[in-house]
Amino acid sequence: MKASDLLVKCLEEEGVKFIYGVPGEENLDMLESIRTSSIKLILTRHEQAAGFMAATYGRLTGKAGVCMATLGPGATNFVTAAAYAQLGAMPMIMITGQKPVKTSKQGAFQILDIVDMMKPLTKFTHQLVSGDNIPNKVREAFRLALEERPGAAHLEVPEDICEEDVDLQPLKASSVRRSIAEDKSISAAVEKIKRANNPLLLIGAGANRKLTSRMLTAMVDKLGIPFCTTQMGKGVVDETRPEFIGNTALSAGDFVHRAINHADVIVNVGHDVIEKPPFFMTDHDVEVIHMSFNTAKVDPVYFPQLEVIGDIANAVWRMTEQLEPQDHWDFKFFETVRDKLTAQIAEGTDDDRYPVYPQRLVKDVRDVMHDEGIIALDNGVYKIWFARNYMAKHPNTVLLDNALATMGAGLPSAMAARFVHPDRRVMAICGDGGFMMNSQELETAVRFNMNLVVLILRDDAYGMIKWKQLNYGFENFGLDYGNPDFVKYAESYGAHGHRVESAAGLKPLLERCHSTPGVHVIDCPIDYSENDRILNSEIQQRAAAI
Ligand SMILES: Cc1ncc(C[n+]2csc(CCOP(=O)(O)OP(=O)(O)O)c2C)c(N)n1
Ligand SMILES: [Mg+2]
Repeated sequence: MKASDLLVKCLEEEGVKFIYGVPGEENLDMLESIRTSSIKLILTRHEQAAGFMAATYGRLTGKAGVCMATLGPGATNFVTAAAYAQLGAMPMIMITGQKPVKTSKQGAFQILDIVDMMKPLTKFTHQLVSGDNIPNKVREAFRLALEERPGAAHLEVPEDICEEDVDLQPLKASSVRRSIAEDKSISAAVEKIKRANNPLLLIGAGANRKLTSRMLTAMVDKLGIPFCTTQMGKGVVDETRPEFIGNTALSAGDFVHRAINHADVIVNVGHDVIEKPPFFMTDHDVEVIHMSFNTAKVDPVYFPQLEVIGDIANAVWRMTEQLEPQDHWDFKFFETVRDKLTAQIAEGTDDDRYPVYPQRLVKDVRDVMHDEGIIALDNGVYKIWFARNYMAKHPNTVLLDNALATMGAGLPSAMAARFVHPDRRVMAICGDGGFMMNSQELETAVRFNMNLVVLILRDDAYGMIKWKQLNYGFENFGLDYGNPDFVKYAESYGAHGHRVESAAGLKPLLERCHSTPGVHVIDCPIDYSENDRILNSEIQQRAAAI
């Protein structure tokens, strides 16, 4: 069998359904092998977007997403996506081409040491130098990409290796279960929670990876323990439940931090320090129980005293079995925080001013998204508003990146969500800056006949940085730009272009776009003039007053 056929068979054996990418001439053997396989090629207009799609596929399914690119410039375009997957713990495999390794006729044209370049960005990076190694190296790449903590893996496949004739079959994955926490660590955690007066759950990114939602929900059902979420832990437990007391979109000073400061034991489920800190540990007054697949990285603002290491869902289930609600648990203060937060979030949701204000925007988006609808956020200041004000009801229904926090991933990640969940409402929410970093993928979305809504929040600036600039006391400088006419821009791709003309017009327009087939691009002028006042002072003052 031809080696590239074996490579693709190995991918099929791993359950790969899609390969996202931009082939170059060094990938042509592989492309031909894909053509006759069960795998669907999703041809994109930029490798970075292909990488974001593969990573998001991994994030949503728990299976590794696969992307391909050529050598040199194709492979270097994967760098940001590799970092996105690696920091965000999303299982992803990158396959890049290379000139022949046995003989070379083109000098160093386009040749870079891609394997070395990928080292700090991946869990595994390897150049295949023999077709006979394909089955074991592919399996190894998948094993490492998938294993907790998941991340990126890279295989370089030179042209002459692809053409080899090999007589091998794919290796099958072994049957393996994740290790579970040791009994004594479970009982130590149970004892601490029992003895606490004000225990609090904090749900982080790791809890969104594996199916911990059911077990955590059962724990909250049985014990009534209040919970808060990190940005990447949103939706693991329904945030519209009365036990929810807020998201840690800001790292300090928010209502939720009053609750965190009040807690005497914090059960931190699935958090790792890759996320912007949900709170700063400053002393040993509060006891933090770190529950995750891996031990906590040593960090000056996070130093849990007890760790329960192993499969999270299993540990949560065993702890729930051993715990009963305790008479001395006192959640009154948490409830006060929740009531004040709920009231504060409701403010401004009917604001008629135009351009639209963030509070109303989040509310209107929430209203049209249905419970299982997915919003995929790019990176900008609106991310804080959505993380804080948008209540997620199901796991992985708010796709945001609080790890690499890269711009440009909003549209590709929404497209990946569309491939995985053809029946749900899916919306990309991007700033005008982030949207323009991968807007070319509108063509891909139109070509694949997607039903997709892309909401562009237009402030004609890198708003997030403007907000920080103002907060640092600097003059307004260097962050404003112009934009294309997004309606015409969308139409030139064969998408539907819309413009929000009034605050009242936003929600009906969103509803119409979601219920009409096709790619819809919405130009939504936004007013960020109150960001600094609300996010940097009002919230802190009101939280402090509780
Ligand atoms: C690739 C990348 N470049 C730069 C940044 C730094 N950065 C973070 S947010 C931001 C501005 C985002 O602007 P926009 O997408 O328009 O969103 P806005 O905040 O204006 O709503 C910048 C430059 C980043 N996170 N990622
Ligand atoms: Mg902007």
